Amino acid sequence: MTELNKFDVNKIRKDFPVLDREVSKGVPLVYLDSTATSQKPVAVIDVMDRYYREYNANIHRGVHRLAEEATAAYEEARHKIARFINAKNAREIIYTRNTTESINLVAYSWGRANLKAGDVIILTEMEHHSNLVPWYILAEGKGVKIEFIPVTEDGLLDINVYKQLLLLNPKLVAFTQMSNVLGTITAAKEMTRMAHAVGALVLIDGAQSVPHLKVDVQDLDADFLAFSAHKMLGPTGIGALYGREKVLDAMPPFMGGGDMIKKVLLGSYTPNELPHKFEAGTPAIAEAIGFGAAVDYLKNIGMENVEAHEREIATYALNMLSDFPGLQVIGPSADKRGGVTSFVMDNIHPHDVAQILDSEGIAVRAGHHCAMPLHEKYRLPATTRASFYVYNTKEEVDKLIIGLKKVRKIFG
Ligand code: C6P
Repeated sequence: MTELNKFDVNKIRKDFPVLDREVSKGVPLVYLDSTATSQKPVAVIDVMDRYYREYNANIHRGVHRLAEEATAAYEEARHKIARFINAKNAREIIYTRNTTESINLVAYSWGRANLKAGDVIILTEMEHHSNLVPWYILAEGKGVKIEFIPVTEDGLLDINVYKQLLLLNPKLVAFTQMSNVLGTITAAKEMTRMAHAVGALVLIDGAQSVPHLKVDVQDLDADFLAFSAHKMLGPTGIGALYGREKVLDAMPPFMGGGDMIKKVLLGSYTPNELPHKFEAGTPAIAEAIGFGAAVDYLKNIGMENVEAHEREIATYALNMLSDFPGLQVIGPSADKRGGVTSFVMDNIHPHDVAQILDSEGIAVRAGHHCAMPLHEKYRLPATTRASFYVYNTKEEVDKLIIGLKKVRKIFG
């Protein structure tokens, strides 16, 4: 039996207690908002509960038994995360609060130390605000110039323009590996190779790719990869920045405080070794341990299975949505995207669509999804977004379509 045959969505669903709930009496939950945040399996909830019940203590500070157990679990999770993305070693994994903080860390630390007025960085038009605003803040203070790779009408990055922009000798190229609106999977490896050929560093926003695809930082050859636990079955409040060791080593600390120092005198300090240099103050300990359990859970399913299941559901949903009268899905064909479908229904506001779907127990997101420039590009103020993960089924897509028929009926 191949790994793929072992994938059993009904068995997986049993691991997620929230999927059993009713949104109102007799109306079961259909959760189609995993792009915003995923649900959590018992395996994650339990390890966090166990930490608080059995060995709650601060890390790297105590010599007592509880502190040693907490430190070991916290560091073991870091090793799991490193292996999950095939980092060379765990020193390259910095715990942060989320993808947003990971990108800000690079902008503040690497950006301030390495960029000067007139330097160019390249972003894309499909970025989440997290991969735009930190660079705008940096650019304002420094006089750095930002260029954007355009998005084509069918939701892909315009690689020809990218080639032209690389002639400007950028210092950094930062882009998403999967769009949270279009679902587009970008050519991250090729784009990284092209950036390195002109001497630029590469930051990949992995908020949507790490939870859904097999991501290998050595194969990608990325310099930085940012991602969040809460989108990959783990808790909120914890994320990671992968950084190439040589690059991280040369960067100044991001925040000062406890744990990030080796020595402090009155008036001076010596920073700690990696990864602690970037982890000031008491961290989210239970959350880090939960992050490790989420990685174990995904590994156990197999990322190839995760990807294949989502592609199947997304293809099914795209076919159904494309046939729906008066509905327009934005983004590329199913073979070029992950499990994200954003759409508009003519003359009906996305918030109204989402509200009526909610009355049917169907959770979707409506709005600009923190990607206002991308919506501007499509001349849309907002879209409705249904997104899929390991626990979603074709029956849930059918319920979405029935819900949309109700929307159409109400609005005529
Ligand atoms: N997108 C969505 O509903 P944080 O909030 O830091 O965990 O992740 C930020 C982020 C960065 N990049 C991409 C591609 C993302 O999708 C997100 C989060 C959520 O689309 C919440 S706005």
